[in-house]
This record gives sequence, structure tokens and C-alpha cells, in this order.
Amino acid sequence: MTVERTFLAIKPDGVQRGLVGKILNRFEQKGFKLVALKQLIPSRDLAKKHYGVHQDRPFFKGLVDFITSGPVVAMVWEGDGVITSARRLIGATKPLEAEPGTIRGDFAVDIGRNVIHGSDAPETANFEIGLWFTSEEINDWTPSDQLWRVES
Ligand code: IDP
Ligand code: MG
Repeated sequence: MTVERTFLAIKPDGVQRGLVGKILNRFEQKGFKLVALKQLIPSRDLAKKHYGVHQDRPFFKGLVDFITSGPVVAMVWEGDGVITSARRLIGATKPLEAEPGTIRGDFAVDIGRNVIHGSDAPETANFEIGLWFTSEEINDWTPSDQLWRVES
């Protein structure tokens, strides 16, 4: 059985604004499992690959400039349904359209400063996890309260 994983990254605005702890808490509180985490300033090459799908969009250069402008907190989270659920916890791309209670709904107003990235599908999750992390950086572990979390 393969456990579902997603790639999440707190963008430079989230780090600069001191939102790292609050954001991690949302996913821990939900019951997902953190299996990898690091802080890094992404290279332009990494940023361009990560946002490659948007390379022809007018905002591409600004997006790459921004994401490489300071530290990002990159993470892999694991759990059933984590890809879709994390996107719901994150909220809509345009923060003014994101529901209150979501991360973007609660912490952002500007589409170019929307605090966090989350993979949008299994294929992008696999691609992004492999782009940002080596397999040695991802930890297989079992929470000691696992039996209380899920029916096994
Ligand atoms: P997502 O982050 O919700 O998956 P995408 O459409 O994949 O949204 O866009 C990637 C990122 O590019 C967004 O999170 C946002 O920061 C930025 N972006 C998307 N559309 C625009 C735009 O129209 N203007 C400026 N930035 C944008
Ligand atoms: Mg996207």
C-alpha cells in the first residue's frame, strides 16, 4: 500500500511574516504526518522547474523573483487524501476569494503573496517532492499514537 504524500512550501512572505508555526499547526492539527522539512533559499533553476507550467504567463518572472528572494520552508506531508485536503486547508489561489478559516483566507490579500504552495494532484506531488527532496531527506516513521488516529 502506498501512502499519499504532498509537497507544501511556505513562501518567503509566510517566513518573513513569522507564520511558519501557525501554518505547521494547521496540518498537524488536522492529523497529517510531517515526513520532511527544510528551510532553503531556492535557486532560480529550482524555482523555474517548480513553476514550469506557468513559464509563458506574464507573472512568471515576478513569481520566480519572489520565490527566490528569501527562505522558503519546504515540506512533505503524508496521509490519506492529503493532496486534496491540504489544498482545501490552503484555500483559493486568490486570497480575497479564499474562505475564512483557510490559510490564504486568514493570512493574505494579494495573489502574488499568498503565503503557501501546495501540490494540486498526485502527478504534481510526485514531481515536486522529487524536485525539492532526496529520498534520504524523507523519513518513514510511525507516530506513537497512530492507533488513536485511524481505524486500522
Ligand atoms: P496555486 O498556488 O493555488 O496552485 P497557481 O495557479 O498554480 O496557483 O499559480 C501559482 C502561483 O503563481 C500562485 O500561488 C500565485 O502566487 C502566482 N500567481 C498565479 N496567478 C497569478 C496572477 O494572475 N498574478 C500574479 N501571480 C499569480
Ligand atoms: Mg499550482
